[in-house]
Amino acid sequence: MIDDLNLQFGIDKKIAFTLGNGDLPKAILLAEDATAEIYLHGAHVTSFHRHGWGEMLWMSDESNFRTDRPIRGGVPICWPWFGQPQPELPQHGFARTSQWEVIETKTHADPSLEIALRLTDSEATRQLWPHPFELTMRVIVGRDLTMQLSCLNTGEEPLDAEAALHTYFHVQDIDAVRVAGLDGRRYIDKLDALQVKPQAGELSIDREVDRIYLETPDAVTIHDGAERRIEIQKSGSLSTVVWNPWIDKSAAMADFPNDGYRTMVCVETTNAADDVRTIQPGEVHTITQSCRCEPATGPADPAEAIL
Ligand code: TA6
Repeated sequence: MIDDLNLQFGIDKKIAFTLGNGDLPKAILLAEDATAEIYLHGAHVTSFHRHGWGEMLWMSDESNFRTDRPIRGGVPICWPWFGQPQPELPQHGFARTSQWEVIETKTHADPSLEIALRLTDSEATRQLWPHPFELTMRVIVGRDLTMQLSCLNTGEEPLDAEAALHTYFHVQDIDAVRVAGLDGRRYIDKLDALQVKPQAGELSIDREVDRIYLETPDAVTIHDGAERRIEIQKSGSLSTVVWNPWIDKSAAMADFPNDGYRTMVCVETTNAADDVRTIQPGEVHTITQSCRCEPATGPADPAEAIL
């Protein structure tokens, strides 16, 4: 399998396939500005490392790497539902525990690299969700990490689908983190009987946080202490989830280190809650998230300071 993937989709010294943890196949992308890793299991991005800026994504060192479990950390794809609408259904849908196939790899002049993976309906997915679909995940690796999740409705009936690029960002220390860009928005508080509450100012995290922010088409910035900030741009999404499990929930998850909450925050580009999308037959809905590490202060990019 690995030899076939390299023969068909490998790009010399830029994109290669190998067996990762749990002997699950993964792609390694070596772009000029950054490196990244994506497992075919769940089309799951597990690493994005912009040269000079360190690893942008948080990964649990206790994660499972099994075909029947989601990987903990990186960017799980939640689709076609967010949360667990029925107790017998898998939390966050089935996309993150499915085996995706590589359909394309390419280089760009800018000079980023791109890989596209696809998941189409099967007997197994139709057991859980009786609809035909074609899901494509495009990952573009350059100065930014850009992910585009597109759903084509290949059936005859409209589809109602939720989605989340459930991104775990690595931070130096949660005590110094501030999340900006949500001021004045309302959020559903999943820890307080789904009460809808207003967000005043920037969000600091000193307890468990599990919130779905509504009417949030805008960019969000994670200020990660004095060192760096992470700019998150998005499209096709009007809801944003912020999650940190804090002490008790970290300890309760077998695949999550007890102190993991100190160095991670999830800021998720979603179609969740009333932002569920109806996709007409033959139509496509795309949700996009683009993330960039920048210095905590000063010009967005040294090169831009000169221009
Ligand atoms: O995005 C936040 C959330 O919905 C939390 O409620 C928590 O369940 C988290 O996702 C992780 O879910 P998982 O199924 O990956 O353990």
